[in-house]
Amino acid sequence: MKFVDELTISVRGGAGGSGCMSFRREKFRPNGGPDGGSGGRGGDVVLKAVRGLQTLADFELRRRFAAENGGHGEGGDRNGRAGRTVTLHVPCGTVVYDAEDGTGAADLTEEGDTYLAAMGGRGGRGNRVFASSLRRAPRFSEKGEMGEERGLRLELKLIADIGLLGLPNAGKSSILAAVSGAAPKIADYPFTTLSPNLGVMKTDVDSIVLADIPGLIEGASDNRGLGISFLRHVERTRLLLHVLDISSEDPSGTERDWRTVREEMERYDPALGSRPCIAVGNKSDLCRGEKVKEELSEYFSRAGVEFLIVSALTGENIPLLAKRIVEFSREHPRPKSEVRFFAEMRSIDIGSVPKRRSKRAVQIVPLPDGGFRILHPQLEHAAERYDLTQEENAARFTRLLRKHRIEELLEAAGAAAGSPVSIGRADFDFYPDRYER
Ligand SMILES: Nc1nc2c(ncn2[C@@H]2O[C@H](COP(=O)(O)OP(=O)(O)OP(=O)(O)O)[C@@H](O)[C@H]2O)c(=O)[nH]1
Ligand SMILES: [Mg+2]
Repeated sequence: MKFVDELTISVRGGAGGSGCMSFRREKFRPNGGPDGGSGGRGGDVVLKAVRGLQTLADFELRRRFAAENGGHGEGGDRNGRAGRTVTLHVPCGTVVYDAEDGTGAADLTEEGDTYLAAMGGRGGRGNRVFASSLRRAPRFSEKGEMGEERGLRLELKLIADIGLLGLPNAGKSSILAAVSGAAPKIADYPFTTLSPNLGVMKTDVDSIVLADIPGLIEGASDNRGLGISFLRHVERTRLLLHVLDISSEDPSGTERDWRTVREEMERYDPALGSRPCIAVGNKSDLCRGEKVKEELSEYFSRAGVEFLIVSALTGENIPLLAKRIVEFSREHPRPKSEVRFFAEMRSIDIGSVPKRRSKRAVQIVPLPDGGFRILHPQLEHAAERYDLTQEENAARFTRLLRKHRIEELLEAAGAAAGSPVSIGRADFDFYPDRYER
C-alpha cells in the first residue's frame, strides 16, 4: 500500500503582454507624442492548501497548468490588462519539491498556505515609457517576458488516526502488522524501527491509519535513544496503543515500563497524558502465569485504563484488539475540519526557489549545421524581450552584443561572415561590423 501520494506536474506563468509603439494622431497636431501603452503582467500559478481535500488524485487527470497571458499594450496610452492567476488547490500536508534538482520548495501544512509556483512574465514597456526630454519620440517598445516554467514534484504525507508507542522491542511493529496490511521490519533487537511506519486497517466504511514509531526509552525527552521527536507523529492521533512486553512475567516490571513511557510522553506534551489510550500487554504466549495477567489487569483497572492481553505472534486476542480499534474510531470519528498529517523526517528549506538567471560567462556552442548558439542569460533574456524588428531595439541589442564582445568570441569560435547564429529564440546571420564599414 502506498501512503505517500506523489506525482509531478508542470506549471507555467502567463507571458507578459507586449508594449506598444505608437504616436498620438490628433487633428491639427501632426507630431503627436508617443502614446504606446505597456503590456500587462502574465498571471502566476499558485498552489494553495485547502481543507477537505485528502489526496492529490485530481492531478492524475491533468498535470500541466498555465496561467493567462497579459494583454498587449495599445496606442492611446492603453496598457494591457494583467493575466489571471491560476490557483491550484492541494490538500494540507502537501510538500513541494523542484522536480529538476529535487530541492524542497515549500511545505503547505496549514489551510491557506500558498506557494508561488510559477511567476508570470513582466509586461513589455510601451514607447511612451521611454520618452524623456532627450528622447521625445522613442521608436521602440519591449516585448513581454515569458512566464516562468517549472516542473514540481508534489508529495502528500498521510494522516494517522492511531499511534503505537512503547519501549523498544515491545512488539509495536508486530502489532501494526497483525492488525493492518502493513509489513514493517520486525526483529528481536531494540530500535528496529528507525523511522515511523504506517499501516491501514480497512473497515467497510472507512480506513483507519495507524502510525508505529521507534521505541521510547527513559530519558528520551533528554534526547536519549532515538530521541522524542518521533512523538510528534502521534501528537495528533486520536487513540494511543501503548504496547507493553509482558514476557518477563514480572508485573511490577511491566508497570514500571508503563510509567517510564508515560512520563517521557507527558514531558514531551502534557496533553498526551489525557489522550484516550489502550494498554496492550503483548507476548502473552511467553507469559504463562495467569496470576501475572490478573495482577496487571487489576493495576490498569485501578488506573482507569483499558487493558488487553494479546500475542502478535500467535494472534491471540488480535481480533479483539482490532475490534476495539474499529469501535473506538466509530465512537470518535475523525474531526471533519481537522486534517492531521504525517510529516516525513526531512528538513525542507522553505522558500528556496531556485534562481533562474545567474551571472555566467558567454558560451558559444558550434552547431552541426555550421551555425552557432550563444548561451548567456542576459543575452537570451534581451533577445526574448526586445522586439528586434524595431530599429531602435535592434540598435540596443547590438550594443549589448558589443558589450559582451560577441563578435570576437564568434570569430574565435570559427564563425565566418554569413554563419547562422541564434540566441534564445532570435536567429540572425553573422556579419561582423568591419564588413559594414
Ligand atoms: N513470542 C512473541 N514474540 C513477539 C511477539 N510480538 C513481537 N515479538 C517479537 O519481539 C521482537 C520485537 O518485535 P518488534 O515488533 O520489532 O518490536 P518493536 O516494539 O517494533 O521494536 P522497535 O521497533 O525496535 O522499538 C521481534 O523479535 C518479534 O518477533 C509476541 O506476541 N510473542
Ligand atoms: Mg518497531
